[in-house]
Amino acid sequence: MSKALFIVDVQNDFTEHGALGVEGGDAVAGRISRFLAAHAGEYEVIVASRDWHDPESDNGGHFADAPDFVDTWPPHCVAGTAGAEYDDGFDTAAVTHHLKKGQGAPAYSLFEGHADDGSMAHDLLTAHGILDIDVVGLATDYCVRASALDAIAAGRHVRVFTDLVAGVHAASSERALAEIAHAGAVLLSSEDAA
Ligand code: VGL
Ligand code: ZN
Repeated sequence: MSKALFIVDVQNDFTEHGALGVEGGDAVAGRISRFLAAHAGEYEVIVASRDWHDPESDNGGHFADAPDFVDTWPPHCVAGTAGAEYDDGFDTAAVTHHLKKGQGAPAYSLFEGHADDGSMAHDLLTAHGILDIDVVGLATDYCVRASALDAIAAGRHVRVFTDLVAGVHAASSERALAEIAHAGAVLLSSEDAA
């Protein structure tokens, strides 16, 4: 059995004091680092994505001066800025593949990201014979949701660790987790990960 861990958008702008900080983001970054210290060896690949938007562009209507925090957002994760870097509390040493997404257009799913060599998540899953994917990161109701649904659509067995995610809004995060579970993923605490 080959497993992948997908770590979605654990970046400074999505944690407390970031341009689009989610409540509990820093705590999630720290918990993901501790989870990796204990479990990294169980994964064939550990893929981390970063939202990586163009400067001086509205990125296909993704940025707005009066954002609605549903379809439009304040500027965040602009390529080359500190806000786009991985959160300081996220120890990336065990990450095997780094993907960037959202250049010039919204891209919520890790599956839309590219590595520097151009490869994408689907390529990695095929190349490494990945059958199982665990998903963690930020934000539950946006990029975690889209990434988990795409992982299920890719025909893999998907789990989301509910203690290793945090969302923009409480209500839409609850809805997103329900939707992900309904689509076929298992929701559980990372402490119960076998
Ligand atoms: C995200 C809003 C805008 C995310 C990205 O990573 O969940 N949310 N861009
Ligand atoms: Zn974005």
